[in-house]
Amino acid sequence: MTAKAVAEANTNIALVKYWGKNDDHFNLPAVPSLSLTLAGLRTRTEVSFEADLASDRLLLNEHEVTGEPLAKVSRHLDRVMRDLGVAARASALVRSHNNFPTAAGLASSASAFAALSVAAAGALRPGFVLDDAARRRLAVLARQGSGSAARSLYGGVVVLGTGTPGQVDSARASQVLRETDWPELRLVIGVASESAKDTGSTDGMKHTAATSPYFAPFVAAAPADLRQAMTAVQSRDLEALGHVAERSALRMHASALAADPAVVYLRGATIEGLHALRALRRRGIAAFFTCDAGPHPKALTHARDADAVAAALAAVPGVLRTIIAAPGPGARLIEDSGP
Ligand code: 2P0
Repeated sequence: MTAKAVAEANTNIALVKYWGKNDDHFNLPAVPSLSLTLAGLRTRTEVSFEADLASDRLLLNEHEVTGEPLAKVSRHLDRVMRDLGVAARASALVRSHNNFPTAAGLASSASAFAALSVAAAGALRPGFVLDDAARRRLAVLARQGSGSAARSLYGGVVVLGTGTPGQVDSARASQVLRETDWPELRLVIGVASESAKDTGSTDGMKHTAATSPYFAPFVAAAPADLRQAMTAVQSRDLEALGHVAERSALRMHASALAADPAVVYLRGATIEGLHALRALRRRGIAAFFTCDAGPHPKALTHARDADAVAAALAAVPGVLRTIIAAPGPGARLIEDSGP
């Protein structure tokens, strides 16, 4: 017997950054974060439980994946199963496909674990409906797979709260604006070349928390960043939101740079990208820098300026190409084959 379901989830970019955990076991964030879910950058995942399969299999962009990534997926399927009160499951074939290039380092655990959570629930529970309550619950589960994944359950602008140590459901994701509420918002990504493999975000944030004297100040500043970002979002104030976003990203990287040894995601193209955006601002174009656990400079801007911002980032040495993304939708079930 086979039970399968397909789900899609879009990636998201934090404007107030999540960096650091206050509970490793339940993967609870040390700080609140605020993100924008992006249109057009999505993971599509099919989960198929198959009685004649000896063990779980993971195909990522058609390539077989084994080792720790597969083990993480298996643990996540078990987590969703337990939460649904399902006693046992067959082995699963998980086929996941990103419509954005994995090689460029844009592959996101956020869209991956969001899509996996929804597809797993759809396959495990015949007639599963992704209503508000199910979405809330799956966001808690997705967060345990990867913190940022909780935010991809929702479209538009999303907040993920800080966790209380020991309480698995204490860090909740919630939608602040639907994707249609501020349709002019744009996130421009400067895809930068990568040489050596970066430190993964989980390792980078744990090392930062353990060794950086700037980590505590970063955590202390986060609630005010969130408050100011929320006010800016409510009043659709791009300048105010962009100001907080740039500050939050640079403080996150400052804390990582002060780790011992330093965690350095910034490259030449990243810093030149920041300067290019500041130069645009001096010409009256609202464009604000952000950057995650990789070298790509990213910009928050308005739809009318997105092409100019993309051109400015494309002119930065080391930026190979640019992607312009509008606010996108939350995770969704595409089909299910339950009886
Ligand atoms: C964010 N990042 O808020 C921050 C900013 C990267 C930089 O969330 O350990 O892959 O799996 O919970 O979600 C990336 O971290 O980390 C991330 P885990 P995750 O978007």
